[in-house]
Amino acid sequence: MIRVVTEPSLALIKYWGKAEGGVNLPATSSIAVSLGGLTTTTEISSIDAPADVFVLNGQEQHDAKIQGLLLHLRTVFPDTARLRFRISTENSFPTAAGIASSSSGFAALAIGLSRAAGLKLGDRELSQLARHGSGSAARAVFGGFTRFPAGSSAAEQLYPHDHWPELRIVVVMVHTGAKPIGSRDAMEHTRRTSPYYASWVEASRRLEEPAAAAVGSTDLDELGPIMRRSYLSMFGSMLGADPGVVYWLPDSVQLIHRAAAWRSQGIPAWETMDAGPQVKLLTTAEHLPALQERLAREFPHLKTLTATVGAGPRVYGDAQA
Ligand code: 2P0
Repeated sequence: MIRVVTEPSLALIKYWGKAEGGVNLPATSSIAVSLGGLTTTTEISSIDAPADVFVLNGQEQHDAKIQGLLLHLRTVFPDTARLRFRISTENSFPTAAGIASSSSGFAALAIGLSRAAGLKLGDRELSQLARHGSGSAARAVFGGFTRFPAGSSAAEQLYPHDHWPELRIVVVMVHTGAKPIGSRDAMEHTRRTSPYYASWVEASRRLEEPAAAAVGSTDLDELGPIMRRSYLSMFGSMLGADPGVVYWLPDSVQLIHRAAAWRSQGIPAWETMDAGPQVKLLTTAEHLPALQERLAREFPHLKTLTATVGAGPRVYGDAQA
């Protein structure tokens, strides 16, 4: 049995929309950080059974995205076609709520399946395999800071986790139920129907290099405004879709305003959001207590999770065990 522990990949510059010519090829370049301390644990064993078995958080499920990844694996590596797998996954954080569970989930799956099948894949091949499950998973096979260039078949690591040890990411859980529309459908709906989609892709292009430079120089006050432009432009494209996609809830909007107020008081608190109502605040270890104090005082009804920059996937066991 193979056990793989991965971390979600939080995009600082967002992937939202697919390019033509392949499965889950991104239309926009994304830059992301691995959320250390939040984990997906996936156990995979080869079984003697007619079909694969998938168990998520203790419940057996059918999942078309997982079937897609398995089909791709069996097509590209024909020796694996005769194998059947039992896959069991647990998240330490809410699933399908906009905390990038598909990134860590499919990264774990790609790594675990390749090991369980006895394949020896390099980082680039693993990233490509994970991408067939979910675009953001191509980044989550690496720790630290990653880049997934527009149109590329694989992501790459920009910097390892110890590049920016002071960085902290506070995930504020605004609402942890499953979201109204999944990110895959929402991004395709945006691409097809939003008059702002082309502008979003164009605007995103101008954010990639400045964001990579700000991560390189570990300058949060430089990175923060660029991150804000990325997520706000992404939501602009969603709001313009027909019908518009609205993930935000009242607390999401209130947090955006309060983060601006906290910044004006000298606390770096730079927010980003994904396909869900949760708000993620980037700050530093030095300012974390002040930020947590304000969150507890002004949003006592909301739970938070605090992450460091994650070191990336860990693998235990081997296919023979
Ligand atoms: C990201 N998100 O860059 C962006 C920002 C959500 C908002 O990647 O269709 O589940 O499986 O490739 O990776 C969520 O989309 O979509 C996502 P698919 P995925 O993290």
